Amino acid sequence: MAKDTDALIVIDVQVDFCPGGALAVAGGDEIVPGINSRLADFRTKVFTQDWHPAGHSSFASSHTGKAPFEAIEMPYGPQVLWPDHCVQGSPGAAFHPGLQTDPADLILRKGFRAPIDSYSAFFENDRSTRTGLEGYLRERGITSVTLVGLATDFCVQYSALDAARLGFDVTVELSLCRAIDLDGSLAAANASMAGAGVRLAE
Ligand code: VGL
Ligand code: ZN
Repeated sequence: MAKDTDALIVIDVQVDFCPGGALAVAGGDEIVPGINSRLADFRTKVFTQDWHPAGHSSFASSHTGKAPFEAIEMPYGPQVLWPDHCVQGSPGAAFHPGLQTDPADLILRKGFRAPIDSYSAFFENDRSTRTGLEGYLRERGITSVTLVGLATDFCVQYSALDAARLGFDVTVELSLCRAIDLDGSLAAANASMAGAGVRLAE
């Protein structure tokens, strides 16, 4: 059992991020049983759900002449463009059907504002608009977070870096994460998380 002050945060274990989904992460479905087994170890459990309106600005299809996985400059900085994914209410936005979500205390949706993407569970991609998760965790007395889910090098990494910046003690359980790995982004993510004091556990 983890300490009462440690919360488990399950990031974006959704149909579209699993094999067969719109933005499939290799092996994304393999982590589901292991995450289910970790749930009972934590008093506080938060699940996040990537939740975009149709036509979201992070979709390549919203930008003429752009293809998925190209980067563009947005008013808030560089943004990778993605295939359409996790559209609100679509089957791909649902949690993986094998994921036990009933034990969740909080399901936090993010990325629901069309002009701005949100990888992190704490801040949108302008790095300053807050999702409210920090306040929720602090009001519940949480000082440490353990992160698992998809994808290691995007939403998990951004959430871990923000949590560390906010002063939480942060562990990422890499064996319960899978990566997109665009041009070395996994190695870069692991290095930046380690550099920020995030504990990388297997
Ligand atoms: C994610 C790309 C776009 C993620 C979400 O969950 O890592 N990646 N939207
Ligand atoms: Zn997304």
